Amino acid sequence: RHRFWETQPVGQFKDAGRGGLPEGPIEPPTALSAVRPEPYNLPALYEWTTCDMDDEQTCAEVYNLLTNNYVEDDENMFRFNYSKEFLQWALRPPGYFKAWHIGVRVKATKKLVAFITGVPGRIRVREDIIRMAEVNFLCVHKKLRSKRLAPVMIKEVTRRVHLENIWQAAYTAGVILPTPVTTCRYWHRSLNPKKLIDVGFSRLGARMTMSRTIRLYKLPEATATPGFRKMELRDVPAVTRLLREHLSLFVVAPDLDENDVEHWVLPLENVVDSYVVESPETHEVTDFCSFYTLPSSILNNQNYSVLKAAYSFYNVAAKTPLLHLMNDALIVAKQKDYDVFNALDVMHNDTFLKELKFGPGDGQLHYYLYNYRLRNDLKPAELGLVLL
Ligand code: YNC
Ligand code: MG
Repeated sequence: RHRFWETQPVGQFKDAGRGGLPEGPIEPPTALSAVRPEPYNLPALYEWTTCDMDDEQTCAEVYNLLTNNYVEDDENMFRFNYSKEFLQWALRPPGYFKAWHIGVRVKATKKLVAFITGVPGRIRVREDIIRMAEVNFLCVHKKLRSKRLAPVMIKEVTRRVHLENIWQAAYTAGVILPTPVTTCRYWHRSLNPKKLIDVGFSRLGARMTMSRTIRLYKLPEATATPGFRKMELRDVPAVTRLLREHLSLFVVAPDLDENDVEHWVLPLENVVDSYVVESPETHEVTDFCSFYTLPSSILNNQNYSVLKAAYSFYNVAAKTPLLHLMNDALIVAKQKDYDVFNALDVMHNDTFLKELKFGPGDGQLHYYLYNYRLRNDLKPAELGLVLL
């Protein structure tokens, strides 16, 4: 059934429920000299390109490919619209490899028609910290679909990851592949219910009027937690301590140091927003929350072209109740004119979703590990990882 995935070192459906298979790498690493030195073959009209994301023109080509061809919802009403600044942030974390930003061009015209990326990260599985590639932004132009280009892209990124002596990867997808580590659901909290209903993102509830709906989702003008403020560079050590402590609670989670925290959570305009609670008495940083910005293009609507969405990233409620912290996150997102605040049911998120009026979405997000087997599936709440 999965002509490609059946050949890969991933959990296979036929092994499900058998039990007894050991946890850990499925295949051992090979010698670097045994890694294929030359790129995989593409169909004759196409060629590989390494995308230099520092270069504004290349970045714009990648942006345009994704804007027109990347992930859509099941009803093809919305398409992710990652910004150029977001792509540069997502693809250039500490220690990134330019060679892992892989494009495919038409030889004759040089038009960019496919893309896949990896970035390096350390991911902890129980006690073991493993160097992995986080693979994302796999995209094939709509006109080149179903020609088995995706398996070639995946093999090529795998080859380039192996060349760095890295043998595992983490990735998410909306489709079911062999075999998810866990399956999560997105929940959505309306901030601008009228627009969300107008564009078909949500529907007016039974026995609800527009004005009752607007009242239901109304939020206070200002945040409520004393000492809640935007994160600054000087907060990196304290936020790193808070995050490391928090992430230790989950079975699978990133292993983040101060460099990673500076990159991944220090606020970057229209890309990532982070807030801390600084105790008014002790000036200690006691709590932290963050979200990233990922708009969607609205396809075929007369009045609106972009949905502005915030996505819950990492949150640590060590002193402030998580419910209060996240309510303040909703308030700042509303102040900043986001239309919707999204969150997965990972980590401790299920403790605030219903209470803060998030509703379950219809899409699922499956999490995968490449060349690493877990002894059992995880519950979303056992997962401490958010991929972009
Ligand atoms: C997918 N999303 O099952 P089988 S998520 C992985 N992730 O193989 P073709 C996928 N595999 O089943 P098309 C996949 N979608 O026969 C499909 N596949 O074994 C598998 N969409 O290839 C599929 N972006 O080229 C099948 O299909 C084979 O032309 C079919 O291309 C697929 O970024 C795609 O949703 C997704 O642009 C590129 O539909 C295309 O349809 C598209 O004939 C819209 O491919 C955008 C979209 C996917 C977003 C993402 C994570 C990707 C993870 C890739 C796997 C990484 C493995 C780890 C590598 C490093 C290892 C180390 C060490
Ligand atoms: Mg194809």
